Amino acid sequence: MTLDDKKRVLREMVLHRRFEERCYQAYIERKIGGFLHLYPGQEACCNGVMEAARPGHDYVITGYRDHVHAIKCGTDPKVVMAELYGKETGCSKGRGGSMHVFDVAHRFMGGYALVGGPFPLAAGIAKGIQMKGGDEISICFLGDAANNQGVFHETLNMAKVWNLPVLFVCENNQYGIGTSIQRSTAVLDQYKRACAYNIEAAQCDGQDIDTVYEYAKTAVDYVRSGKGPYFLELMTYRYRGHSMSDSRGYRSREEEEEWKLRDPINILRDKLIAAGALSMDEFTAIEKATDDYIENDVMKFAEESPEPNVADLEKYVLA
Ligand SMILES: Cc1ncc(C[n+]2csc(CCOP(=O)(O)OP(=O)(O)O)c2C)c(N)n1
Repeated sequence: MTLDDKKRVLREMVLHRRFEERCYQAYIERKIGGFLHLYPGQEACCNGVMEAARPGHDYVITGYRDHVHAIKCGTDPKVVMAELYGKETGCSKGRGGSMHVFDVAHRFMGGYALVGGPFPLAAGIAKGIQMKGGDEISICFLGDAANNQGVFHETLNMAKVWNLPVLFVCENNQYGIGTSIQRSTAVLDQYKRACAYNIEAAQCDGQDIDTVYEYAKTAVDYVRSGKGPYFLELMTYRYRGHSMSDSRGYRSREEEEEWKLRDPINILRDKLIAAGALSMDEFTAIEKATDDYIENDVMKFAEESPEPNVADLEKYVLA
């Protein structure tokens, strides 16, 4: 990544962080209902991987912590927020909400509520690419706890047997709701589990975007060149609870503070300042412009958009 790329990504990461924090506020104000899972702390994961891939061109699928992945693929933040508000202008017409953001035009193949559900879907997308002979890859972002689902094993097995162009990205934030990985998972290093299926794998720091990018580049190039599936594990942390009803009683405030010392946005910001490519004033201005955009464009759009019409209740319902 050039310094210009890094500055753009820093602006994007600030947008992703502020968007998520604004969702939190809107939820407290009861503007957003249902479930809400937020991403602050993990921004370098999605951004680092997608910078090494091709947003809007490669296929992306993930779990319910999905807003940032959609925005990174090119979905307009306004239509993501409208979706969270349950409005007709949302990317799933307000029928899906936070856990079901979907935007096929930008090849964001959706967020899914069922833990592990996206694994076989990602492999299916990869099979489709393989059959059509395209140069896209299928990227599946999921948390560490998802790897304890049976579909993880079934999917990795077939992905290798069929040599599918699929990249599995494990965002290892070390908790499955309130359960520490130490208490739920026999093999703590998730990338080691991929060797059971003879799949190439690596683990790296998920807080420093340069590191994520470097590892992701190797992984993406490997998959795109036709060598088959790859499993990349990113070590990260979510600042907020699992969802809005989680008061984080299962972990210490000291642990949280320790992780915040390695905040992905601050790491990138400080590197750009050290390189003379950014000043602190400029960074503050980026934050301010981002907040203005979110308030004046994103929130305004969601607030002013129409509710779905009751007469259309069954429209878009497939089952
Ligand atoms: C099949 C299934 N089982 C259980 C749940 C309940 N559940 C929701 S989130 C979650 C933990 C998932 O943690 P992880 O995969 O590590 O993702 P993270 O939330 O850390 O991003 C569980 C068990 C579910 N949604 N689906």
